[in-house]
Amino acid sequence: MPSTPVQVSQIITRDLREWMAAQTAQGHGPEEVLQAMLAAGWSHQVATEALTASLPPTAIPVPWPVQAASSLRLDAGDRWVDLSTVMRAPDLLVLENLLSEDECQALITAARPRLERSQTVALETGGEEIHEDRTSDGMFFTRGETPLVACIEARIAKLLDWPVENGEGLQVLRYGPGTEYKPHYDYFDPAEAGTATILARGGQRVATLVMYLQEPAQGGATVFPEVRLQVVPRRGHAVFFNYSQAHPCSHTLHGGMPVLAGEKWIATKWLREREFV
Ligand code: PD2
Ligand code: ZN
Repeated sequence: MPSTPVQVSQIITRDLREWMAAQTAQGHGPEEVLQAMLAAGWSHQVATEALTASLPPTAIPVPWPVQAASSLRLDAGDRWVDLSTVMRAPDLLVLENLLSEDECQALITAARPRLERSQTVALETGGEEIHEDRTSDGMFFTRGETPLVACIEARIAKLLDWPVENGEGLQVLRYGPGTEYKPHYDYFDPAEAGTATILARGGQRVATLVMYLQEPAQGGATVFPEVRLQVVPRRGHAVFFNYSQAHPCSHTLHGGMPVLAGEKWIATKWLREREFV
């Protein structure tokens, strides 16, 4: 077990919480982690509180197409989507031909004039901020904003058997050469101060669908470092993964690797527990 963050005050910092979550994910039991904290000078009360906050929350229902266990293709209503990879822990699918070439191009054309530097969620406040970990440009459509967006959203809802209303607006991102999205989790950390504000709009995120609209000439894979998986960004294809617990034990750490040449465009649909308002 790596050494416990040095105790300078009895405040539960993000570093401490991340260290504790990592210990749990690596299989160290709560008693072992507690003893390491006490040995590093933490009071019993604060150590116990921090430990409780770092434990995985109760699992909640998440989208997962049951046909994925045995089918080659999934019914998405207005088209069949080919399944090329199924993984468990993390629960992940690589999907082929979710979008047509024309749909990819039409989304890019509609999004291009509205692009701005991407932001990340500021968990301390529940707002948004520009962050060096995410250097793409992006925009959001509102749900059902155009007939094409509504058609794609209905397809996703059928494919994943999850209500359209539980989806956030579709986000489109453009990555030019040298831009990336460093590894992160898409769920909202329950221990952060701003998370309550974010959860009021539809609960936790429970799944992510990244759809590839344009392939870069080089680089730009979606990477899951913990399980050493790279999904190649092929136009019209997608990667889907869910997370029933907002915790590193979901094994859903993922990132967008730097684009080395050309442009990568994606559309991301995040799904919530309840209606997203
Ligand atoms: O661009 C990607 O491959 C990527 C990687 C990680 C997108 C996202 N996360 C996301 O949209 O959350
Ligand atoms: Zn992500």
